[in-house]
Amino acid sequence: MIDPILLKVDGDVERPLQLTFFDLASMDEAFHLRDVSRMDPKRVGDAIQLTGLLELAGARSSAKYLGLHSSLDDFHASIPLEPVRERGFFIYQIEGNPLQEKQGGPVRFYIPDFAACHTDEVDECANVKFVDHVELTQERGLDNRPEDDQEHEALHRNQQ
Ligand SMILES: Nc1nc2c(c(=O)[nH]1)N[C@H]1C(S)=C(S)[C@@H](COP(=O)(O)O)O[C@H]1N2
Ligand SMILES: [Mo]
Repeated sequence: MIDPILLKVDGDVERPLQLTFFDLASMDEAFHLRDVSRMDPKRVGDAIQLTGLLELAGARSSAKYLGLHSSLDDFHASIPLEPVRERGFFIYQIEGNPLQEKQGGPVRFYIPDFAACHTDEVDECANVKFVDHVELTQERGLDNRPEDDQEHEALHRNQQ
């Protein structure tokens, strides 16, 4: 059986990671967040906590920005690490099955209490779907989230 790499974690880390679904599913229970509807009633499934990935990868203290990259639709966010460190998570399965693309899968980043899109550094747009690459950087990295209402509406239009 092929178990493709779903998520790479690199940048300002001691141990770059390349994780498959099996790797995510077999991670320490302490890194798991079971049933994310407890954090946000609009969301379902199981997740790996951002803190878990940071620990596994050995994130350096010099890492200040969290880069969330989706090569599927070329969508990228780079957000300050500190405000999301304890509350961010990566949803990767629903009832034991990999997250489907229409659910933002195979892996989607999520912060439960986000600001409205393009109102803040940590906004709903930072809940990057189809994340395949997590990159820790010392400075802000690639970020092409919408900057105004028009860009944001266009993004939503394209998704329908
Ligand atoms: N890869 C990717 N992630 C994305 C987007 C996108 O266009 N591509 N849109 C963002 C925006 S603007 C919003 S409002 C939310 C929507 O997430 P939902 O479809 O799960 O409600 O995803 C965010 N994450
Ligand atoms: Mo949005």
